[in-house]
Amino acid sequence: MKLYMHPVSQTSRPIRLLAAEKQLPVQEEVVDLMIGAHHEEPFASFNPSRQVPVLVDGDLKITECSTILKYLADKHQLPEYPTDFKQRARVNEVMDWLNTGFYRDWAYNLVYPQIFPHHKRPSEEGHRVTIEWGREKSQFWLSVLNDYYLGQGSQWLVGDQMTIADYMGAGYVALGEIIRFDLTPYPNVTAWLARMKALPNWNPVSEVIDGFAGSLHDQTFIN
Ligand SMILES: N[C@@H](CCC(=O)N[C@@H](CS)C(=O)NCC(=O)O)C(=O)O
Repeated sequence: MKLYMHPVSQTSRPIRLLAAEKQLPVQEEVVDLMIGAHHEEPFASFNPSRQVPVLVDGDLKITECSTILKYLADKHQLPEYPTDFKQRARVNEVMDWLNTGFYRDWAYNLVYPQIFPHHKRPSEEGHRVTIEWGREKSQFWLSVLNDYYLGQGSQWLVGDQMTIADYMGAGYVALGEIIRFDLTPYPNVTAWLARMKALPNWNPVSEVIDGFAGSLHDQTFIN
C-alpha cells in the first residue's frame, strides 16, 4: 500500500501514526505541498481535489483521512475500529463531527489562514473576520470535546479503548500547536492529548510538524 502524504499535513498524521503503531505495510510518498506539487501533474489528475492524503492499495485508490483510517482498520481487523455496530456508530459519529464541525473552523478558519500564504483572504478585513470567526467557533467546538466527548472521566473519545477516532482527533487538535493555541481551558482535552502523545510513534511522526512550528516561533498569531 502506498500513502501519498505530507509530513506537515494534519490529515496525514493520524494515518501515519496508526500505520506506525500497528506496523502496517504502508509505504509513504511525499507530495510536497510547500512547493505546490499537488497542483501539478501527475498529482493534479491523480487526485483532482489536489489534496493529501491518498491511499493506493492495488486497484483501490481512496482519499479522505477518515475513510483511509477506517479502511486500514477494517483490512487489518484492528480493535481500534470496533465491530460492535453501536460502538462503531459512535466512532463514526465522532469522526464525522471532527470533519464537518471542528475541523472546518479550527483548520480552515483559524490555523491555515495564519500559516499558509495561499489561505490568506484577499482583504485585510476579510482575513481578520475569518480568523475571528474561526477562533470563536473553535472555542465552542473545543468545549464540546472537553465537556461532552471527554466529559465524565472519559479517557477516550468512544468507550474505554483508544479508537481510530482518537487518532484522528488528536492529529487534528495538535495542529493548534503551530499557532501556539492555549488548551489550558480544556483540561480533559489536554489530558487526552497527552495520552495520545505517549504513543511510541507520536514524536517520530510529528517531527517535521514540530520543526515547522518551531520555524514560526517569531510570528505572532491570533488564538
Ligand atoms: N477532506 C480531506 C481534506 C484533506 C486536506 O485538507 N488536506 C490538506 C493537508 S492537511 C491539503 O492537502 N491541502 C492542500 C492545500 O491546502 O493546498 C480529508 O479529510 O482527508
